[in-house]
Amino acid sequence: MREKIVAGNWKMNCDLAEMEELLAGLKNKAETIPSDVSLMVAPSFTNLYPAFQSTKETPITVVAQNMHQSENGAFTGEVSPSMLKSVGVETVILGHSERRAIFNETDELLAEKVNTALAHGMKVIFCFGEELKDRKEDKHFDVVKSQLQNGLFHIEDSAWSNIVLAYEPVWAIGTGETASPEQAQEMHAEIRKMLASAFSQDIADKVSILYGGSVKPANAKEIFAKEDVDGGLIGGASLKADDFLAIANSY
Ligand code: G2H
Repeated sequence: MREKIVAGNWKMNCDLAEMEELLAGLKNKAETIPSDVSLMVAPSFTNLYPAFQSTKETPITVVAQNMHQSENGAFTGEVSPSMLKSVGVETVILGHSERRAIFNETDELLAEKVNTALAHGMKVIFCFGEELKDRKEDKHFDVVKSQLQNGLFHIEDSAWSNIVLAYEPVWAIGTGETASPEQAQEMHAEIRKMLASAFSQDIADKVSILYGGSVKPANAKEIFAKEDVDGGLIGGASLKADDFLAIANSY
């Protein structure tokens, strides 16, 4: 009953020609993907409009990797939600660990971004996850709870239909190290408990929770088989059309 999503986070990869080639590979075989799996791709800002144009008649949805929290103004180098919507983008990834760690995005800033996105009727893929030291100190549940409470749990019950969660343990991102299917399931189940106690069991049951961190064709099937895992946010392996499609076909 929950939406299954396989989303490719292309990060700062692919110039226009490279992206067209990657999209062509995906579009070629997009119909092989199970009809109940939503396939999404997140190109860089410069590629959003051509990606939107090129995927119009396909099942592929184009999403943004980030956005600014303001409507407009003197914010050199930034992109607003209205700008994203004007090029056909209705969904934005917020809170990716690279944004948190490299660009100093705090929970408080992310809460503002969430509010702005929701005010514009956009969907949010909200990312969070603990670092290795947190897990070693057995603080991973606390860290995740605090990221969710401070960045997201202020929203209204009705806003949850526009939220997808993405649990991405930082130690598993781009490292080749993957959380075991059991570790992913354990955290996802815990997140649903947090949702049930802060909001309602109904919301907890309906929100899709993606796993992210070194998902590849070889491990996708066993991760997606876990009952509280509703798909994946895929980085490196989404840059090759065949690998990304194999992951989407792992359902
Ligand atoms: C985490 C993930 C995609 P990768 O960033 O969000 O990247 O699959 O390369 O670990």
